Amino acid sequence: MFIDQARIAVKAGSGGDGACSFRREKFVPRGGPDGGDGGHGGHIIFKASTRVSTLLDFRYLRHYEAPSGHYGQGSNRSGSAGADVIIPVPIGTIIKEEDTETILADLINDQQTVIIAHGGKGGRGNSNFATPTNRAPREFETGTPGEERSLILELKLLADVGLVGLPNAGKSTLISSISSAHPEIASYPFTTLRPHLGVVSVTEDQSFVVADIPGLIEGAHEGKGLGFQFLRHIQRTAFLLFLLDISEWSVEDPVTSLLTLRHELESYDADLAQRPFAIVATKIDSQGTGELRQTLQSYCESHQLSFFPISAVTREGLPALLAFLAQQVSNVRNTCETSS
Ligand SMILES: Nc1nc2c(ncn2[C@@H]2O[C@H](COP(=O)(O)OP(=O)(O)OP(=O)(O)O)[C@@H](O)[C@H]2O)c(=O)[nH]1
Ligand SMILES: [Mg+2]
Repeated sequence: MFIDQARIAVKAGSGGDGACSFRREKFVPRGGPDGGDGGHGGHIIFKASTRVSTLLDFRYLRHYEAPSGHYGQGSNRSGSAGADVIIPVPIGTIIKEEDTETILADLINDQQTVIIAHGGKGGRGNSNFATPTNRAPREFETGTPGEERSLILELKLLADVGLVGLPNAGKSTLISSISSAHPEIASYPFTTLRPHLGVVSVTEDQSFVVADIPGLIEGAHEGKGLGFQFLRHIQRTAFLLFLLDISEWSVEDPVTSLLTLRHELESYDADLAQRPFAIVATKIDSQGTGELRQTLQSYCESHQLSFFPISAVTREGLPALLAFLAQQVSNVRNTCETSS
């Protein structure tokens, strides 16, 4: 099961209380205050990790609590600190405050960590309060409580290129022929039920990540088919590819399909509809008379859209498509570098 949203509650540990104690020893009269400090409470820390790929674990465990710090003791012994609780999450997880939906953290790099709830501070023991005029203070501090938070975790995969298409357009076949990702492939709609990422290596030191998401249909924005639930995974892609089936089995006119897809994206997120994109005509090894391909190509030419006819089976057209994508991705990365 692919889970990409979760609601959880976290509570950091409280600080331990400081101690109130006096040194009592034979032959040491009035030994003075020796109450130690309380230990700090454990933090709740989130850590991005490649070992986790979904938020599934949070379905089962929704409350996380870090241990409190120990209280201080006599002989100036400090209490031990509560251990931090480190929660692994997939790369691309966004952590939000539940009530306000404020973004607290966006974990985009492997091993990146963030403290989401701070542990309470340990209280000071009475030995800290001795002054020349008050050499036997009974004063000590209690530990402060740990932070508590209700959170929404949201996974938005990080990919450079997103594949958008109607069910059966050939998205999964394309990603499996250009990367080592192996999503299910079959001749029925909605074969793919969760997003897949694939890394495409262009040269030894140049690669980019492609995301295959489940097919979209007309009315997805009203919840038809699998609805919009997976579109959030292409929200962070820099470039979109619209895949259109022009084979002899295709039941719909590719231009109509393209307009449907564009309309659905726009209803979901106007920004996503502004993203640069190119058109890919799929399954050209079985294009019959080639009429659909011609229709689509003429449409792209008249609208000045980049057009790539491909067959993921014979690999025809793939080198040109990959070279184009590599160029687009590196342009975007250069722009990001110069603007940051
Ligand atoms: N002949 C031919 N068949 C293809 C090609 N690409 C995909 N197919 C076939 O088209 C069907 C659908 O392919 P998928 O890759 O599963 O399509 P999808 O877009 O991922 O479909 P969903 O996951 O259901 O949205 C499968 O039967 C594939 O074998 C191609 O280039 N040539
Ligand atoms: Mg698929």
